Amino acid sequence: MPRKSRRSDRSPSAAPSSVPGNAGETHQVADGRGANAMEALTTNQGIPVADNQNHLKAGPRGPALLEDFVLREKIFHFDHERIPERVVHARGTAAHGYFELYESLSKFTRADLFQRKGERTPVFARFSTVAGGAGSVDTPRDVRGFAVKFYTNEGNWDLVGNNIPVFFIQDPMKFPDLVHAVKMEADRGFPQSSTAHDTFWDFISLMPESTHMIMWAMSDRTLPRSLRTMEGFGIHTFRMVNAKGEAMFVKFHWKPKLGLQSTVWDESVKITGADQDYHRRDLFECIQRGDYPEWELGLQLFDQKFADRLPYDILDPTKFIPEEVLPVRIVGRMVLDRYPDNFFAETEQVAYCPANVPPGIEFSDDPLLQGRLFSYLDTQLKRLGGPNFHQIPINQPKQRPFTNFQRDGHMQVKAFTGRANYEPNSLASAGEDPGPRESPQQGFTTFPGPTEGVKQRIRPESFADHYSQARMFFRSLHEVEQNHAVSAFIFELSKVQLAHVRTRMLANLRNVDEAMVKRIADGLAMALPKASIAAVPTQNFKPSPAVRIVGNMKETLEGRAVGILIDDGSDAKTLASVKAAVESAGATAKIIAPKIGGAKMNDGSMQPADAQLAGCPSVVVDAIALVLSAETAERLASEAAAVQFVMDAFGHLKAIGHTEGAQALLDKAGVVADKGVVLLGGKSASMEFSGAAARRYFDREPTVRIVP
Ligand code: HDE
Repeated sequence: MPRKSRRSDRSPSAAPSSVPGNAGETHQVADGRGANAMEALTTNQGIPVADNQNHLKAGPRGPALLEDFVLREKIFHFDHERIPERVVHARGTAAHGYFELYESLSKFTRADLFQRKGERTPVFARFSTVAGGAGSVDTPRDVRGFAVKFYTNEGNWDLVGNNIPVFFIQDPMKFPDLVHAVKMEADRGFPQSSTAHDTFWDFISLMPESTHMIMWAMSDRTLPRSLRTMEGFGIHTFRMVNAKGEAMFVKFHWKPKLGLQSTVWDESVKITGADQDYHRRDLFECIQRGDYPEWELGLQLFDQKFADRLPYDILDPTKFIPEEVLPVRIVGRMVLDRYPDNFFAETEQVAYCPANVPPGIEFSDDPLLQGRLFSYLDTQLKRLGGPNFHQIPINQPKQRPFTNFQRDGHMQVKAFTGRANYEPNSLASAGEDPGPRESPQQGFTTFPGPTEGVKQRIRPESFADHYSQARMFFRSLHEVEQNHAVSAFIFELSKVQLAHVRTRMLANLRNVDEAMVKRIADGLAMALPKASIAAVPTQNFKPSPAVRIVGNMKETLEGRAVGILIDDGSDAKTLASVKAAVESAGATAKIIAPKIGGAKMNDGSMQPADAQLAGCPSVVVDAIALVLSAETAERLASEAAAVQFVMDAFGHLKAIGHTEGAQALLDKAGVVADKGVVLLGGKSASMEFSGAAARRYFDREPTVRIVP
């Protein structure tokens, strides 16, 4: 019988017996009796190990003996535990789940996963930041990777996208430069995971094609509240090809069920201090609770004629097609319902590659996509150490096991039987297994055309408009988001020490929006330089409100958390009613107290806390309730953690519920009553608070920070 690997599956009585060693060290041993009997620990060669606490020495104090193969093997393996982190997107978290199709798409594609309504395909999705290393933090201002591996009946399909629908560059030749510029500066080794530094803005200011993406990057899109509240995009134009060989262009979209939501900058900075693992913890916890993250898959399908009418080139990855111009057709949903058993084996070793497509999904000539098609295999070879990385369980095409004549190589784990490692062969005539053969019917075929032109290193003229969509994006934003983007530019450019870089960036931004750039220049106390020369005249496209976050945020407590601050003497009934109200609205109620053991309520009961105040600032929840007596509120008014708890919630535009007794703390924190500040006491007040907690109070913003 295989041994169960999950701790929780073991009965508590199976604890190993413990024997003290010569110097009192703990030896947990396998040789117990009955329920206490455990499997013996072995080396990787299967040799049972007698002592896992002490290495072999000449005498009790050494020296160490070279013949100690147990120690040698253990340390050797440990020394090789790390593999190279991803050059970009190093920090990530992932989950298993499924994709479910809402309607058959056979009219558009022959891809098997899109044929049968209701059919589920297993998936593994990994979310990442781009710039920081694997040990960096979850919440810098950064683009997020959004990569999904679909284990289809026709092999793996990897949709390797981002949370922004456009990219920084048009040609793969510039990718290493972009990544070098954004990552920590080469001489000093910092900053880690931040775009706010000289080399990034130096490069960007010299790359007008990056302007559109930089507008998105400076918007609240790069400060997602949770991975569950961000969109995903395939970015490039792909093709779908049906069984008749007819092709349509397609752009892929992921829409989060919880709607879009971001944090405000100050909040995001403080979250980084409070919980460096904010996003991965959220993903882990919501899956453990059974509150499964969900996104809908949407398609923008169009033909060449439609593409020809657009004022930009659909092969240019710095452009997107607004939903108002071409609606997104929702075709299915992705549900993530299982966190990986092991971070390294799955999240770290998963190898995505945009070239992994099943028959019926194909590439377009987007030059950046074409560059990506050969890059990722190289990366896998380096990171995973050999050409057999597809045999690592997370990368195996689970629904359609591979069968071909590729053999051997580093870490080959498959013992192929028979002699057929080539074809054509006639081994079947001798009664031997002849192996697989090509299949014109099932196999991947490439949509033939059209192709044109001569060999040349040149950028298409149709890619020359670098500012019109950047302008359209900024003008589409809600006023609050525009303010945030202006502040973001001021913050980032203030970190740029090379004055000429700031000037050049302002010169570029003059082509985007004059009013915006004036505000940025004012925030930097810099004069406006002459506008840089745009390659082609900038156009005024119709705004696309679909790009806003504010309008697309759902007023719901589902997937959100409410922090309830209590202390000795808090009213037990109010606490129970607030907790019930927010939980019935779908939120997680987090009880926070100055001491982790909890607080003694006014009815004499002891209420345990989920978190201690100093370790749980209000930045990690979406709204707060202060269930405090007047006496404790007065006391907490001289505790910085409590004052900051309230001040931050107010400053980050969150709802605040409070008992009358909490007034002293509210006053100390400078809270001025508005629609988001709700008096608690009684069931209807709790319901009112739970309604108020489902949104943020953007109208409050001008009262808490100076809008540039
Ligand atoms: Fe990537 N990219 N990329 N990229 N990319 C990698 O592959 C690369 C690009 C994206 O969770 C690497 O396995 C080149 C665009 C995501 O494991 C690497 C070019 C988009 C992930 C690589 C691009 C992406 C990667 C690093 C320009 C959005 C993380 C580790 C031609 C559509 C996937 C690895 C995961 C990862 C190369 C451009 C998204 C180095 C050369 C555009 C989400 O191979």
